[in-house]
Amino acid sequence: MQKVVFTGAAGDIGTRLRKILRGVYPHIRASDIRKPADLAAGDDFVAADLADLAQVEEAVAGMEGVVHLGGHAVEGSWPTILNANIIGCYNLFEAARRAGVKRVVFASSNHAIGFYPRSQRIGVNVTVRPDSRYGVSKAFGEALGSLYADKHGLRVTCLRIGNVTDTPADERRLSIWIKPEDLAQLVRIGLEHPDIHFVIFYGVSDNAASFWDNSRAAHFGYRPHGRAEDFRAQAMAAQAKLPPDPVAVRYQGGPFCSAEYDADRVQ
Ligand code: 15L
Repeated sequence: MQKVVFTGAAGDIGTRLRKILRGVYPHIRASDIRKPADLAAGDDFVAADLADLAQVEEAVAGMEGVVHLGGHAVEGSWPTILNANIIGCYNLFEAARRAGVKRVVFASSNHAIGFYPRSQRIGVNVTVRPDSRYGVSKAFGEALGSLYADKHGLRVTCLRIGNVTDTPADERRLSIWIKPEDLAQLVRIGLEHPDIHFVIFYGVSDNAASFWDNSRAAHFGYRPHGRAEDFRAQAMAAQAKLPPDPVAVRYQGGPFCSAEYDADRVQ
């Protein structure tokens, strides 16, 4: 794997991953609507709006691998999600197919399965249970990845990312936190492992309170180093400052579940 393009390259995760993986892949291209602030002179950058297929084709031209981080990264209005995450994701896979890209690593999200209760430990073989329009768009992206793997031979890895930060921010994040270097390890598995056809992994570190069985990732060699428990005291101190949210605390997706929640209609 020599040539890799990152969509959403100017975002927080895109910026972190490009920094960690600099030097691992000889040719890294950044793509986003806006130019990342950290680009050096001579770095490859292709501006692209994901909703525009022709622009996305330019972004992936000549690349062997795509790390698709682009799109809208939280809940949004339907037109926003439709353009950035549904049409945008379709354009990405279609452009990749047309360009002969070999592998796509798709940044899915824990919000594709956010309505599973925190008390239930789940693997990757459960029915999706999105907690938002955003979560639905991530489930759509996973389904699209499966189609492009089975029908067009792309090797696709979907990462149901928890929360990527230096340290876990609150109690829920003690379960879903992923250290940036661990996420980079998963991306490398997706770009390089010889046995990938279509696979879903949880983007989570070695957290004692994890909601997820990530043995599939372990099978492919994932050995996370981050441990959220090391930061329990500070996460719980931050949690104590948050307002009570009885719906959010029941579900893995937290506040994405309680937002717009029809308590009077849900049994
Ligand atoms: C996500 O999918 C978001 O992109 C991120 O901003 C966080 O909200 C994260 O989920 C989370 O669940 O904490």
